[in-house]
Amino acid sequence: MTESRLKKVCVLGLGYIGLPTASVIASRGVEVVGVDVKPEVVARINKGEIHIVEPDLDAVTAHAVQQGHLRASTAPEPADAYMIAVPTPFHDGKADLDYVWKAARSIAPCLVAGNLVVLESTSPPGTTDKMAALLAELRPDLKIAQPGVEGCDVHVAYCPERVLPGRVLTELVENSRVVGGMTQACAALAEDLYRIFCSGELLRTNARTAEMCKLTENAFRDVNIAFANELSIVCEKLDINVWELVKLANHHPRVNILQPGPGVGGHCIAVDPWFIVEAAPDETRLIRTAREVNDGKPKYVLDKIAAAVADKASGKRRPVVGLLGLAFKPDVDDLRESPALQIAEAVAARGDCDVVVSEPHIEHLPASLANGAGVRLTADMHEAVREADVVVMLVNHRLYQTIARDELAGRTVIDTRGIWS
Ligand code: SAJ
Repeated sequence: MTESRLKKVCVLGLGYIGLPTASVIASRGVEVVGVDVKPEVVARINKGEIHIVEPDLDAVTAHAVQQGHLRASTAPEPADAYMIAVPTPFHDGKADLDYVWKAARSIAPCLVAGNLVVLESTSPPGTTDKMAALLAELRPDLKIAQPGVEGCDVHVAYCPERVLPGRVLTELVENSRVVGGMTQACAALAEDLYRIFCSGELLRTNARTAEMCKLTENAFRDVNIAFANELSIVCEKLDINVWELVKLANHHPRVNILQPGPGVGGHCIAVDPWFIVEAAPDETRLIRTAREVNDGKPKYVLDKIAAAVADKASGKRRPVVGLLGLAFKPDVDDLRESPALQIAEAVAARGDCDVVVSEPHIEHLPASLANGAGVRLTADMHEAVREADVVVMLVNHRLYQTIARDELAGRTVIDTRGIWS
C-alpha cells in the first residue's frame, strides 16, 4: 500500500464501528485519536482494554495502544482526517441526528485547510450535505466542500460501514467500500483514507448515493427476510415444511430465499428501512410492509407458545416453557432489538407458565427478565429442554446443534429457525 497523505486520524464515536475502525487504522502505524463522550470508555481504551464484544478486537486494540498509535480522549484534536461513527437512532418515525450534529460541532474549531471529514453513521439521504452546511456556518473562514462544487479547503465525504457483527475485523479490511464524495476531489481524498486499511474495492460515487446505498442494502435484506417470514406463515397454514420448500426453491439458479425466523433484530436491518420510508413515505409501500411483516413475526410465535401452554396446562402444575436463545442472531451475545428477547419477555409476563432460559453467551438474565417470577437462566441447554413441556428454538446458535432429537421426545416443539425441521 502506498504512503498516505493522511498521517493523523481522529475517530469520533468508539462503539461497534468506531473502535474497530480506529484500532485497525492504528494497527497500520497511523496516529489515531479516538473520541468518545463517555470517560469510562476512554479510560478503558487507554488501558488497552475494550468495552464491546467482537472477536480479536481486544488484541488489536491492546497492541495499537501499546505501540502508541492509538489514544482515546473525550475531546477531538487537530488531525488530517476526521471520521464520524456516532449512533443515529430512529425514534417516533424520525432519524435522530443529534449525535452527528454534536460531533460536527466538536470538530469545527479544529479544522484547517486540507482536512477531510467523513461521515460513516447510517443516515438519511442529504445528511452529509447538511453536515457540510453546518461546518460552513461554523467556519466561515474556510471553504467547506459543497455538493458538486469543485475546489474547497475542507473535503467532505460519506462512506458507510457495512461490516457484520462477529466478523468486523475481517470485513472492515476485506469488504469493498462505497466512497461518496461531495466532489470528485473529496472522493479521491476519502479513497486515500480507506486505502490505508481496506484491501477491498473502493467504489466512488457522490455522498447522497452512498447514503442511500447503505439503506438500500439493509432494506433489500429486510424485504427478503420478510418474504421468507411470510412464506413460513403461509406454509404452516397449508401444512408444508417451509425449510424444505426454501431449500428446494433455492436450487433454481435465480432464486435465493433467505431464512424465516422469529423476527428481525439488531440495530441495522430492523431500523434502516425506516430511514427510506421517512424520506419518501408515499413511495415505500413494499419497504414499509416488509418491516411490518418482520415486526409482526414475534407476535405470531407468541400466539403459538400460548396455544401450546394452554394445551399442556393440567391443573396440577404450571407448564414449563424452555426458551433456547435470547440473542438477536446466532453466535453473538448481543441482545439489543432481539426478537428472541421480546418473545421471552412476553412469555415471562404471561404468568401461566414457568420459564427456563438458555443463552450460552450471557451469564445473567437481562433486567427485563431477571425480576420475573418463575423465570430462570440455565447454563445447561439440555436442562432447558429436559425440564420443558414446550421447547422454543429462538436462536440457531451453533452449540444447539448438539441437542439430540431424542431429547425433544414428549415435548411440544416450536422451532422458529428450522434446525430440527
Ligand atoms: N435474519 C433472518 N433470516 C436470514 C438472515 C437474517 O431472520 O436469512 C435475521 C437475523 O436473525 C437477525 C437479523 O435478521 O435478527 C439481522 O441479522 P443479519 O446477520 O442479517 O445482519 P446484521 O444486522 O448483523 O448486519 C447487517 C449487515 N447488512 C447486510 O447484510 C445487508 C451488515 O453488513 C451491515 O454492516 C449491518 O447490518 C449494519 O451495520 O448496517
